[in-house]
Amino acid sequence: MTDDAGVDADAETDANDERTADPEVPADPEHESEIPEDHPRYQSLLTRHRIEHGVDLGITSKQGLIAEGRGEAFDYLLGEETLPSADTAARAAAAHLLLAEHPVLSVNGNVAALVPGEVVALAEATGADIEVNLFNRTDERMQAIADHLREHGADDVKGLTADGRIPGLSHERAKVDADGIGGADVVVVPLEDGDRAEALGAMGKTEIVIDLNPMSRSAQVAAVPIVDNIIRAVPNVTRHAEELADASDEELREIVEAFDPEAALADAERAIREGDLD
Ligand code: PTJ
Repeated sequence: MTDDAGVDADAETDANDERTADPEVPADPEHESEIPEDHPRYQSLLTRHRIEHGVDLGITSKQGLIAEGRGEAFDYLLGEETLPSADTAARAAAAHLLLAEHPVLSVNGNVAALVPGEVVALAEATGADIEVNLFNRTDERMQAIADHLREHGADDVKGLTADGRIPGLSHERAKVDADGIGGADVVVVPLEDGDRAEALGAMGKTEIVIDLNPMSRSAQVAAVPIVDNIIRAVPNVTRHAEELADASDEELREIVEAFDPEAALADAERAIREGDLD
């Protein structure tokens, strides 16, 4: 309907309704289900909510908030989506995990807050152990993270015994379970820009690193660097592992051998440099 001044009255009422309607995103959502899935920044809001909740639960360190900010900046430049090269890396990671004698998924405070159920699903799909390994290690956080993972379905959570050591590391990440990371042949190392991946390599272990920064030290030394948000990467590796469940060892080895870590890192860096900053 148009009035004498040519103004569409229905449209004006709609606009007024929109201006006075309650905001869809609550200022301080208690549960992630309160974040509307169609919000343009949904994934970022969800990630921030999970990390904040992790700090409240005593799982994530305050430094974890800063680490998430660093990751988020890279994700923004990557367009918040999985690159084809990251998907190829996820498939190679799944093949490595299925071929492994003793695969282990390493979990820190950020990983536990962001993808606890997804880590349990990946462990189930690949027969991997789950081990808590922390930079800012305290008994309270170790216990809180193990409990949190059990609440999300983990049967056995390693890392609390700490009867093994990674040689050459001066910080708390050196502490591992002898029958966990200590005895693993393939280790998934997510969200840590540090020297542990290199030290694990020196022990003859194969590392799969998940990190949004292709220049992080861990990504640079990984046999398989997955440059993707862990929120997307872990379910993606699980999906590939489920698809490859019946593949022969020969087929899995072909996938592993065809993967080129340097090309994956170069592609991620190219995508970041050429990123569309809209
Ligand atoms: O729980 P703790 O005590 O073991 O401490 C964990 C943190 C994350 C605080 C600690 O490992 C740390 O300080 O890590 P850095 O050195 O900041 O490295 C974290 C890396 O993860 C950075 O390279 C980030 O780009 C990357 N990152 C952050 N968030 C994500 C991510 N990569 C993938 N997905 C994310 N959501």
